Amino acid sequence: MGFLAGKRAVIVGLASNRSIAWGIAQALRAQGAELAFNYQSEKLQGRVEKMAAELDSDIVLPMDVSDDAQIDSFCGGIAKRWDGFDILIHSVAYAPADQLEGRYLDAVNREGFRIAHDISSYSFAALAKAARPLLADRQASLLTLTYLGAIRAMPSYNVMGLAKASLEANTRFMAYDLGPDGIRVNAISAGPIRTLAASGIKGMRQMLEKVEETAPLKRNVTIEDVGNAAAFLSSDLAAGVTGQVLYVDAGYSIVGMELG
Ligand code: 0WE
Repeated sequence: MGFLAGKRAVIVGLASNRSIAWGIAQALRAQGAELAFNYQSEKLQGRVEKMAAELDSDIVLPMDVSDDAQIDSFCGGIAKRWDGFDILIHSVAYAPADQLEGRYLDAVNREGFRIAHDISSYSFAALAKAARPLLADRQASLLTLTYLGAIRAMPSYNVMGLAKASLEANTRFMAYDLGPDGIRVNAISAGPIRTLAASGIKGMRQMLEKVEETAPLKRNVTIEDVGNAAAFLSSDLAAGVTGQVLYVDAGYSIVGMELG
């Protein structure tokens, strides 16, 4: 019996077999959780249904998190299958591509700022707000994915860094708000991983090489590394942990200086 036996998990943001959401789904399933998924667009429906089936799930419902009506109908669809659920995984981020290249002040604009914050931060609160009745009275756990750019300046990440800073504050305010209801809220700050979302990003290879040479573990992290940490945080093993950002980054973020 895994340590998530009897738990029901909703995973938002599965797009391909390289998604962090896929690493998390596999780890949660390996520990015995039952799973449900969303797909963002019809283009992704078939692929998500196939991956869900591999993990014994037939709960795959449409939801674009930029639309409140779709968030509500997604939660309604979950409620038709389950009387509630225990785990919510938010693995969603987006900024328009023109935001993620060049100098910060050259790239940033009002629309890029709005979209990045809406999709990458607000959607976490919006989901929790809509799912709240389904999460009541079951010691539920909510988890989101963040990145070092929330707390450190760096090239090209630009307005996504601000959106992740907002997401981390969101994690704390949600933890503070939902704590009295027995609901925990945490984030994992993952090191860079070559996902579909990351495939269009210039300089990704250089970043992965930099992590390999700098991080104490001398390697990059995998979606399996992130999945296993997510399984822990989503479980009763982490019953005393809320409002935290757990770094799953091979130690990269703790290094102050390197020589030679
Ligand atoms: O949070 C992210 C990236 C999320 C992301 C990716 C895309 C690519 C396609 C958000 N929006 C978009 N929009 C698109 O049109 N990461 C942590 C991965 C990442 O992205 C970077 C990074 C790293 C690391 C962008 C620039 C610099 C570093």
